[in-house]
Amino acid sequence: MSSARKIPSPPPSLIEALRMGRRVLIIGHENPDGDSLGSSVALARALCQLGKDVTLGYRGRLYNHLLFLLDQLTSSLVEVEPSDLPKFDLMVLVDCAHPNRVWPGFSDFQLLPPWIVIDHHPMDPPKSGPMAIYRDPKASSSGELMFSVIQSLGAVFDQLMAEALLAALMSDTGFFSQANATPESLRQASVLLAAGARSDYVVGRLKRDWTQARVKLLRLALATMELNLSGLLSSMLISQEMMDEAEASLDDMEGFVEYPRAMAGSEVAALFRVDGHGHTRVSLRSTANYNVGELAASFGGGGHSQAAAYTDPSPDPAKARESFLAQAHQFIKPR
Ligand SMILES: [Mn+2]
Repeated sequence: MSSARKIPSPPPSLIEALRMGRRVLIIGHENPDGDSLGSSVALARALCQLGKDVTLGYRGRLYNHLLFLLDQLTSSLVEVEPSDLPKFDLMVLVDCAHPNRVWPGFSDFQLLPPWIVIDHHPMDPPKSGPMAIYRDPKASSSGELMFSVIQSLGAVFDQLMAEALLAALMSDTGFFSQANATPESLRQASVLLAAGARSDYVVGRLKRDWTQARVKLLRLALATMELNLSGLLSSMLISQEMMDEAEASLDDMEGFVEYPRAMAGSEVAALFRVDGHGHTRVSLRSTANYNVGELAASFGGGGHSQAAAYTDPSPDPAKARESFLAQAHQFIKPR
């Protein structure tokens, strides 16, 4: 049973920092997902409403299915290098707590303007860190925290802000289908719909709009579906050969981990796929019975208890699946 728990309010120091900032950079983790980008867009619009000079920064890839969030953006959109950072007087990190989640290997803390964190990952920010932190690993999404930040700022939800936040909530709760979809996240969704968010439009942009390449890639990927570990693990592969045959891009496999996840009896689902850098990216999902955050951490990755990921150095997803199975049998067993 989910609790009717309310998330704590943002710390006054964080709201104060946002009120004082003039040239504000908002940036999410590398290759921002729907939660990271949706929350960032909503905050960007709220701060524009308050008259700030806002830059929406990003690092890495902007996924096709999220580009609708950037329609009618009133702030500038920039791929930010660390050397750009001194231009700002406030940086807001969204959906991550450490600058090295934006710029891998980042260590030049001298470059950072004063910065704050809005995040729901379990990872701690660096010690020499942010001015203020609003972090709650129990929140479904950074969007859920951003909702409170925007309300505390006294900004008014317009349709585009509401749709950006709804996209954030939907992305991280699997369209309110997962255990982290609480009465609070649904209450927020209700407020967002009342503010004009069109849920049919947001769902359509996030999960429909399939390319022919995506259909072809899925057909090939489904043929690799396997059940292992007494059926507790279901997994699927996407190799470079499959990508070539389908003429697919990395965007075309977005969300494919849902297919192994749908297998009856499966408690842990895994997608082993090429990552575009010659390695294999492994996405893990689990039921509440297994903590894949810990499992991913044992392979050098991380994430949440029911959704996590890591990178295997092998270019061959089938090899990565073998390495995973060699260790995971100790972790994924009948209980
Ligand atoms: Mn998130």
